[in-house]
Amino acid sequence: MNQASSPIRTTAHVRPRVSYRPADTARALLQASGTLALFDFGAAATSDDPRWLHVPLHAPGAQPAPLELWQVDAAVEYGREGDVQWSCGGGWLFAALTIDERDHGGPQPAAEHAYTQLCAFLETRPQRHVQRLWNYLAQINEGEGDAERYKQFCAGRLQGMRDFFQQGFPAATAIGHRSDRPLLQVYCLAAAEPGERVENPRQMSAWRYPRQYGPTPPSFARAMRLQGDTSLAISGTASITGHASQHHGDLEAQLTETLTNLRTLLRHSALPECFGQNDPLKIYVRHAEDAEAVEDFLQRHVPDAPHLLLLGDVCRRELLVEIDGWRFA
Ligand code: 3EB
Repeated sequence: MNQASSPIRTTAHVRPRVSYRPADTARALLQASGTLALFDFGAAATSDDPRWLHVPLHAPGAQPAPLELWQVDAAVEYGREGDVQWSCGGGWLFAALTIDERDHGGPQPAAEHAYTQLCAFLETRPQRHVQRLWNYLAQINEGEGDAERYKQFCAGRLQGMRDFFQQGFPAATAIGHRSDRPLLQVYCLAAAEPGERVENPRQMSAWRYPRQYGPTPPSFARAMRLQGDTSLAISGTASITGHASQHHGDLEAQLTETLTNLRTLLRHSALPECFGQNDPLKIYVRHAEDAEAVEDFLQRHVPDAPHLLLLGDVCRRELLVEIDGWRFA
């Protein structure tokens, strides 16, 4: 038997690779084999290739943000279906929707529509097991109390999910962008087999948050162990312990608490508590003027991890920063 085709690591179980690439390499990356998805953050030029997603978040400085690349060890097919742009290869699936809220009457019906469409699309695919989701919503903190736009989004998201996530919610991120256009963007990585949800013992599971955070608690798991692997997809993680935000107004303390939460997730998943050169992190920072202090913190605490800083609003107003990412085994 050919040793290269080991029966354990079948093609379908080779995890995708995630990396950050120079902003000017998009064309070449789309032409390379195995490109499952390519993300730009606030770039001017875009393509209508279904694997390319133009994300309405920007780098905090003048420099353009790098691209994010998802690669698989297989040929990739792609297309569009209704509002969904998708690609798949090697047992993995990328699917995304970018919806203008004005076509649906606000964040709640837009989220319900996005999730209804996404779940209906996934139902038709063998790769229907969502491992990881991202949600980008305009002006996430606008509106008071239960009328805050994030809370409306949470309600619509859960309505749109119906019973698709009966087994449990996947890992996710929800961040606010500042584009004038009220775009709701939802995208996911899914696979042919389910992943394994991981919660953080320092944090209450988000779907159990008490009423004070809104009528519909957020629908996500803290992390997901990818199918066929011990790699971990880590949800948006912030300075929260139990259900309470910690260190109001103190950036350095919020970063420290966030990193403790990230390390706890690794420990809880029996992974070494470090982020290395294959473990890309994305940092969403509320105030552009905090970017330098965030960079400095990352240099001191996770110097080897590739990182991408984006200006974005965390769904709780008192939180200045949120980090999501990957810990690849
Ligand atoms: C938190 O821990 C911070 O609504 O999908 C993090 C990750 C947060 C995902 C979501 C929200 C979401 O509650 C906020």
